[in-house]
Amino acid sequence: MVVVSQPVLEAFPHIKTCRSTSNVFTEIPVVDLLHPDAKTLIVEACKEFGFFKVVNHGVSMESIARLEDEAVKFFSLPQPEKEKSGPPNPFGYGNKKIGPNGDVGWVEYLLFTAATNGKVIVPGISESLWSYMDEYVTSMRNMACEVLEMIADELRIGPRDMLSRLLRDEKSDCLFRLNHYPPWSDLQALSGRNLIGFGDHTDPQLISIVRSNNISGLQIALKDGTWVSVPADHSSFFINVGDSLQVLTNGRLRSVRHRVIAGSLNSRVSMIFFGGPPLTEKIVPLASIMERGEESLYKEFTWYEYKNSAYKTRLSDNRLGLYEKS
Ligand code: GA4
Repeated sequence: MVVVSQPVLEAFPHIKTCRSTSNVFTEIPVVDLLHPDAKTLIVEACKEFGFFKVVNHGVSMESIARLEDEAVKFFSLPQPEKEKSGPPNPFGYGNKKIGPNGDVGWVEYLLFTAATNGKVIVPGISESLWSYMDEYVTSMRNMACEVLEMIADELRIGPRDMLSRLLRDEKSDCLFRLNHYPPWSDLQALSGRNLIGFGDHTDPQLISIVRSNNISGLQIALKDGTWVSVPADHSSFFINVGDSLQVLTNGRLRSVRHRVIAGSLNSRVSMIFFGGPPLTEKIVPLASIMERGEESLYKEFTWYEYKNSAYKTRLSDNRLGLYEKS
């Protein structure tokens, strides 16, 4: 599947490249959500990698395909049509520019709020895209909550919904993103280097769920900083731990640094649900997780404060660094 319109790179000469990595992430933890040991595997994966793959998730391939088709239709529109849905401040269509502080990548995208209490209308989005997105986001919120409940159970942090309530709350601050990484076959001048689609970063929220078509590109950083490529799997989901869940668990679960490399031949289309808490929520280690005498590794902040400060940073900045106790 190839999306026809191709943005022009010359206008963005500052898009970064990186050396090709041949490291394929072969030990990727795969969690069958229906397996009795799922919660143990999830917590192990979140401690070691902050990342895992989910199978047996119960989300129908039809609902995913419907949404992907609509997304492809949108990204295939002529550039001036797509621009009518932008710029993303913070919601809407964006092309190459990521966030407000000068980051760029070989990507175009649509960013939406996934709040339960009303949506922010983005012009130029078809009725079918809205409705498939609503349906999909509902499944993602449910999956994120199920995973957070398994984590709460396994870590014995009090009521099962201790974490999931943050995403169920009608004021939760969840987001949804559709990314399109166009092919760049005419840019072979890069000679053995890869074009960065979405630069390395951690997600500020609690948890993110990524699904892409069968085109690879996602890479994660292991604990020692080595980058590994995650083999694509269009029928599974990939789950990332975000900064807020790292803080709520006082560093037990690890927020994973990740990036996307744009492929040269094929379009990559991904859809990501970001589970964020209400703005007023204090992001501090849960009292029930702390052992006797254990101190918080972080200074106190609300999600509002963290989000505000995140939007002042560059993509690859260590955002949590500001809040780490020295
Ligand atoms: C990373 C995770 C999500 O994609 C996102 C991104 C946001 C944006 O694209 O506007 C940010 C980035 C993300 C973190 C730092 C700031 C904000 C771009 C950027 C440079 C939607 C989010 O919530 O934070």
